[in-house]
Amino acid sequence: MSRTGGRAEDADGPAGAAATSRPGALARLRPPAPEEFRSAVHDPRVTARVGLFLGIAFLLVFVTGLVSHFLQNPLPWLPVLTTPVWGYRLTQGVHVATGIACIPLLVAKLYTVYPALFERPPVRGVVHALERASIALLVAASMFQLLTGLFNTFQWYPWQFGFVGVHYATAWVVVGSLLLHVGVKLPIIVTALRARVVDGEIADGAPLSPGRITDGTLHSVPDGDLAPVPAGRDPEAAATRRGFLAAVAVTVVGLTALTVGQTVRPLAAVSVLSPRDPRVGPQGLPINKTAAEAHVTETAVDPAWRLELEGPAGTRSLSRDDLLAMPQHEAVLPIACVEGWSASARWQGVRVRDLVALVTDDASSGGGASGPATARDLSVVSLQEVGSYGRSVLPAEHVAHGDTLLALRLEGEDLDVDHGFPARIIAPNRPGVLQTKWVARMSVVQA
Ligand SMILES: Nc1nc2c(c(=O)[nH]1)N[C@H]1C(S)=C(S)[C@@H](COP(=O)(O)O)O[C@H]1N2
Ligand SMILES: [Mo]
Repeated sequence: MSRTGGRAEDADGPAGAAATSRPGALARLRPPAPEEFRSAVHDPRVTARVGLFLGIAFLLVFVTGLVSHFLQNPLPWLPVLTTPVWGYRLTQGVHVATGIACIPLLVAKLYTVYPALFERPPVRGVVHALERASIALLVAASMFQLLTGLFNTFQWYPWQFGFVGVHYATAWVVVGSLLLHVGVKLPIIVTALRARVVDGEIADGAPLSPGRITDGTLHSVPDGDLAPVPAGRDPEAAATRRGFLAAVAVTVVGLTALTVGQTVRPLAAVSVLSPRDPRVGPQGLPINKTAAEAHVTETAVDPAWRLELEGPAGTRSLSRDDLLAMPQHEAVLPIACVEGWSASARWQGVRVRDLVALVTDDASSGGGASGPATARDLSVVSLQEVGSYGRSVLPAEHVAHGDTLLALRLEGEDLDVDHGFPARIIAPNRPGVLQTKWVARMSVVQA
């Protein structure tokens, strides 16, 4: 059929669309309104349920993150706990596993609410503008935190900033904006959680004011429009909501199962997505940084190696044979890496407190002029000169603990050079990053 030059028909073509301003064409160009998103999943009852789990997960990640932070940066008034010995293994395992689980939860949560992006007018005043800004901050900070955290577990740092400091600071931004968000949304959260997901009914006695139910779907309404519309029954919408929540749950559980084996041995075989297999490595233990990467392959095996000890009562220089001639102690302790993998092992070596006693005058008297050997921090320096993990401080609590070792042997053999030969620190409930390998010098920190 030939069109005979009628301009109206031609207007559907690309050139014509630009040239005319018919209402239909314009309507297709404007952004959608929140009500135009028809999925039953865009519903405060779904948002609130996903949000509840996400909130609990964020709380867990935050608290375990604080534990890690204060183990690595002790406060003068906060005691460093040395028990349970597997404490950090648990808290950091939970930190990383929960952080990973937050990713699908956050995506699901954002999916349920994203029609609100198209809210009109975009701002209804100063308070509303501030509230929207705080949500933007929360979303941006959360995404940044979860993604950089995930990259960190893969030891992939496609950025210039120092991860640890930024991760810690951003955690406070997330928590602050989250508290504000929950506070602002509390009325709709309460209503939504008390309403049933399945059939669109609000449970008896629930306040209806912050939401409105139409077509079996609960909508939040702008302030002032508080009249509830009677709940309609919509089995299909209810099934969609239930199915969505089930899919989110399956995703979270599945993702966790596929990654948590890096710290839970029985799941190691199915942990195809975790960056580390805790069973693979010399002497059955993974390695984070090899001797070659730390540039210590020669110094670590040099027979001239001596442990230099410094304390208030003098200095000592001990060969590996000297150390092996001292009383040996055995301890089963995990390496628990900040990146989430952990593995337990049997270590043998000299108690750190016995070494400290050699350079403190209370070795025999039980407390000389400079006080008990175990009352002060110990600075530990590695042969490693490059990188940031070449030194650490053993807090006094760890120095005093009988299982804190300068380990010489692992699983009944000499330490592998990648595990820190000739000697390394291993202490209970201590972040892996502080279990300094290839120790060269230890000095009592003078008060
Ligand atoms: N000198 C030194 N010690 C170090 C490190 C390092 O890079 N250099 N890495 C630490 C980290 S991050 C971890 S998790 C443990 C790993 O110990 P492993 O390689 O014996 O398993 O060693 C710690 N000790
Ligand atoms: Mo680590």
